[in-house]
Amino acid sequence: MSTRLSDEEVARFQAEGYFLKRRALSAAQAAECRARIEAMEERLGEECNVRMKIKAHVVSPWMTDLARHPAILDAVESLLGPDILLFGSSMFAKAANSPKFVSWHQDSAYYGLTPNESVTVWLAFTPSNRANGCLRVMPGSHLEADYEHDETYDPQNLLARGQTIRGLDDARAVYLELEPGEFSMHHVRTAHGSLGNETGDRRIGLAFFYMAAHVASTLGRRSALPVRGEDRHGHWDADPLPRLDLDPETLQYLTDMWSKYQSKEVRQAALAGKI
Ligand SMILES: O=C(O)CCC(=O)C(=O)O
Repeated sequence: MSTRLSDEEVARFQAEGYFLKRRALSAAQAAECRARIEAMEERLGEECNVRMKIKAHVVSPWMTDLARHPAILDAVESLLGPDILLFGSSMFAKAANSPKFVSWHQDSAYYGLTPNESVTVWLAFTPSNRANGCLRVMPGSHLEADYEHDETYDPQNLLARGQTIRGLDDARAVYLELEPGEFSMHHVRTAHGSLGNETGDRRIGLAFFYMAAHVASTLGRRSALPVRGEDRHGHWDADPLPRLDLDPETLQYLTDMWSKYQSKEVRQAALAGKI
């Protein structure tokens, strides 16, 4: 079955800033992905959250393939058109009975993209629901003014800088509950976050950040992964591709990208046009 969105679904996304939901993987395939992630964690001796951020798709060939999954790209194409690049991807895992959370934030405040024609796909490898801290969004917030973010660097916050929008009304939040293998989508300007995990199992998902190929970087020259159609604009260098699981070369690249993304100084220099 096609995962493309109907005209009515596209109109709803444009009004609400999110879409729930489509299926990319069977439950068995999602369980297989979880097993692969846990095997990589075993080899690395750390949780996937620690390093698989911002360019998680360069960690292993199967993750690059997932970023190019036709069921995901058909849905994304309905929103961004036929020429699509992947700007980044991040693993979001929450341990069982963990208070770790994601504060309300807008990705557009940090991604440095112009125009803001970018959509996040959140793909579930485990059930993701209110009890285990699923993604939640503030409907219509993508149409509002840019929000101020406080950078709290709270260690319980899964975000790099603990970036937080204060004063949003939780009662307006919509919770994007998913079964393993399903995905939701939200606009790059939609305020979103998540609460802690109160269940006895992990909650694991992978967020893919797609953009239309004509979108440019406002933070200096960067790289992206072409995933569909043509790039006639050349705004982005090509991401390196992993040759094997946990390819040491691309892992190093990922580590460098992640520390640049976390660094306030680098972001400020880029905004000032110095890099
Ligand atoms: O997985 C979460 O809890 C938050 C995800 C998120 O912030 C994102 O997908 O951009």
